[in-house]
Amino acid sequence: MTIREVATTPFPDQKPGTSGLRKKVPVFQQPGYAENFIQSILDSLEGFAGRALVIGGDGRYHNRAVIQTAIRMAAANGFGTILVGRGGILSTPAASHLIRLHGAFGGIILSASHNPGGPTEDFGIKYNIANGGPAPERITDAIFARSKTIDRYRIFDAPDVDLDRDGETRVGDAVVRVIDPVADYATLMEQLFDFPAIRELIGSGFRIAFDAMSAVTGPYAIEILEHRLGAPKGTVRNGTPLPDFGGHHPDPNLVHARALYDEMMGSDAPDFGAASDGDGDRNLIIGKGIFVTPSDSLAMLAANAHLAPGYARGLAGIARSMPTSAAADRVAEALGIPLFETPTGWKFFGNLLDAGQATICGEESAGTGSDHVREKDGLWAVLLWLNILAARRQSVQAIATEHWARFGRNYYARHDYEGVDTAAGDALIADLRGRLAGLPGTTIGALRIEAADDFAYHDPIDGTQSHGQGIRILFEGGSRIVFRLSGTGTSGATIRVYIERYEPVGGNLGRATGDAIADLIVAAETIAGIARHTGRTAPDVIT
Ligand code: G16
Repeated sequence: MTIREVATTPFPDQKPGTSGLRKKVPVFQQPGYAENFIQSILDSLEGFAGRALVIGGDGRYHNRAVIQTAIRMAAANGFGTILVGRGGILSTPAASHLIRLHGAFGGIILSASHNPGGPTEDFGIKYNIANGGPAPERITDAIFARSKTIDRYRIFDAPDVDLDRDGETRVGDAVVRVIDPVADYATLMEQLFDFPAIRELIGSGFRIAFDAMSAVTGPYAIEILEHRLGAPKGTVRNGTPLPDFGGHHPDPNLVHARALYDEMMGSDAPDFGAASDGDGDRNLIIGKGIFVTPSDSLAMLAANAHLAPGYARGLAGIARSMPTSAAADRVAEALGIPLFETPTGWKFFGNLLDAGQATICGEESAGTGSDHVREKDGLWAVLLWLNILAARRQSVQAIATEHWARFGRNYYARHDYEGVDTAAGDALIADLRGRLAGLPGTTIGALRIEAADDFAYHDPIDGTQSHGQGIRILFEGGSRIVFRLSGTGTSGATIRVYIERYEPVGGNLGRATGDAIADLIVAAETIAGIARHTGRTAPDVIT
């Protein structure tokens, strides 16, 4: 086995987005493309000689090939131990847990999350740091800078590691350990939640439908829900991870998990429906006859978390991304704990979690999690819901209704305009930015704009500043519209419009969301001129 120094030239497009570098598979298949990015990661890190690195992915097309490359490169660059999930499989939260459990230096996670997989679909590479969380901007900026000047990468000439058998092999001086991807994660969940109570609930006839979307969560959900909690076989659907996710988008929203939604709205619906995404960090929660928005789910989980043993001591604080609704703010206020508002991207929660300032975090983009790992965690959210349902012995509908009666309701929807011309998307945002100062005090119908800004974040722990994180239009009474460009797409631009209307306690809390926010939808078009800029008159996806 020898180490090769391979001469290379930079690719200009290796800027990590909201969550790592995501591109189409053929882009990653260009000679040297993955190697350049992995070497740029390694060149941006210091002090890892002899340390451990976790490597795993969501099983999508091209996963195994890049895992072999990453193993050879990590070994050639001086890592001492490389931990790989069997089959190349690790859900994103399980990878985060393994980094922490083994005191690893970091991890390389191969995933494009909820984006589709297959020979012409999406792939991604992300680096996580020693706390188990996504690399902060300081590191992703360094990786991008390095990718623009890189001129060589180091790789072992070595045979492929057998990824399908647990055990140890050597690549040069590095020990490569192939490990069970599920066991440690399942044990962690057992420590956080009251498994006997959930088992009893299920034993009493409570029915669960979990859609793993042919993605990475299948083996985790089968082990936890069916084997450890006693749910009947078949509770987990689409439980085998497939390289192309069965041809579907592994995105647990009302569009791509439509069959589950329709079932949950039917007359013989199970008591609880849930789904998770490509890499297992997102969640969808649907009760019998009721979809719980991710923003509401965060608020309801935070309000009830003390019912689970892992959170019985209470929460230190709650953090949410800026576009996430303010429902959690009212829970934080009632609990007398701080609420942190961060930019979009789980990486912004890491410092707050490490400092013990926040215990639970969440995002409108179907992500919820806690300080147990440093990623959002789909199954964790499902299990916390089940723990709460087991403790309260009420339906999801009853819990939601009581929650709104106590805190008021944040009606909420996100409208996505996908595959928009990049220049048109940029122009829309630039145009809005230019008009921000003139908006406060103006009215659109009965809505009066109270404030308008471009969200900036000052990290209270390390003082980092992040600017240009989304345009906020705030109306009197707590309603709000947010405009921003997605940082996770792989073709063109995606414009996200987040629409929220607050209905206080005592108001009309039982409306259809579309009706409750209809005037704000009209206002969004009036303010931003979406049709004028993009030619689109309706969103592609509403969640
Ligand atoms: C990633 C990030 C999330 C973010 C989401 C959407 O999720 O980890 O923090 O909310 O993207 O980002 P954007 O609106 O920029 O597309 P995931 O599940 O794709 O890793």
